[in-house]
Amino acid sequence: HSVGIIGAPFSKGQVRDGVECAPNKLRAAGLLERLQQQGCAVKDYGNLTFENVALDEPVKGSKSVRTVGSANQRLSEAVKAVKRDGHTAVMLGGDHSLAIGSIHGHTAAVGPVSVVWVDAHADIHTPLSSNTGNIHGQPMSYLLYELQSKVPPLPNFSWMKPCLSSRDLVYIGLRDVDPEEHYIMKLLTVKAFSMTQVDQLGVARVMEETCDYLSKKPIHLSYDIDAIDPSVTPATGTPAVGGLTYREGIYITEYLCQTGLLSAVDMVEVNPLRGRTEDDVHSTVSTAVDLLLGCFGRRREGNHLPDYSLP
Ligand code: DIR
Ligand code: MN
Ligand code: MN
Ligand code: MN
Repeated sequence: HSVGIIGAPFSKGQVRDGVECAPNKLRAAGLLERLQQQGCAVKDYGNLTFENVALDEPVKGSKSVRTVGSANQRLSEAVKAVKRDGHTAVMLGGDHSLAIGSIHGHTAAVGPVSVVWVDAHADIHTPLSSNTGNIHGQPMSYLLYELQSKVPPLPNFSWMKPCLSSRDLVYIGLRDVDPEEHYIMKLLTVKAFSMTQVDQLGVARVMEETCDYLSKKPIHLSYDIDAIDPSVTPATGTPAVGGLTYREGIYITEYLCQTGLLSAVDMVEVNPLRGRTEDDVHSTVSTAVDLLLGCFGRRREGNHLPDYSLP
C-alpha cells in the first residue's frame, strides 16, 4: 500500500474544542512508523492550515458556515492532490464536517466512489432540518445529488457540488438517528446496518452484504470513532452507548482492506480533551490507530514482510 496522510486539525463543525488536536496525537502514537513497519510506503503531507473567518454569524441556524466551507475547500484540493499522486488518501480529522471536502476531493480525482460511513450518527441533516446547527451532523446532505434541492446555497460553499448517489452509500453502526434524518434515509432508501442489524446478522454478514450491495467503485471509508462503544473510545464529542466492539470495528477495516478497493479513509471525531483520564485518551487514540492499520494490511493472525527470511 502507498498511503498519503493529510492532517486536518479542524473543529468548527461542532462546538467542543480538542478535536483539532487529534492529527498530532495520532502521529505521536506512532501511526506513520507502524504503517511503515507493516510494509506501507507512507507520505505525510502535514497538517492543513485553515482560514479563520472573522464574522461568521449563523446561517439559517447553522453555525460557522463560512469557516466550514472554506476549510473543506482546502481539504478537497489536498485530497485531490494526494489521489493524483497515486496514494490511498488518509484524512486525520478533525470533526466529521470534513467529510464534505474529503469525499468531494476524492471524487474530483477518481470519479464516482462508494462510501462506507461507520458512525453512531447518520450525519444527514440538511441545514434546515438540523436541531443543533452543527455542520458535523450535516455533511451527507451536502454530498448527495438527491438532496440538492433541500440544501440552500451557503456562503463559502459555491465551490462544491454534490458528488454522491444515495445508491452508493452504506451506513454501519447507527444508533443515534434524529427523526428528520430517519425520514430522509427512508425517502432515499439508503442502505443502513444499524446496531440492530449488527446484533442480528453479526459483523461478518454485515460486511458481506455491504460489499455485495456496493458496485465495484473505489471505496471511501469515513470512520467516525464514536461508532465504537464509548467503553473503548470515550474521548469523542458525542459518545453514544451500545456501539461496536473493538473487534467488530477492526473487522470492518480488515474486510474493506481485502476488497482491494479502499481508496480513501477518514478518521474523525477523536477528541483528546474529552477523555476523563489519561487512559480514556490512550484507549481512544490507540483504537483509532489500530483501525487505520487494519485498513492497510494489518491482520490479527499476524503479518510478515514479503522479503523476510529466517536468520
Ligand atoms: C446530532 C448529533 N444528530 C446533530 N450528530 C452527531 O447534531 O445533528 N454527529 N454527533 O456526529
Ligand atoms: Mn459522524
Ligand atoms: Mn458520530
Ligand atoms: Mn459525531
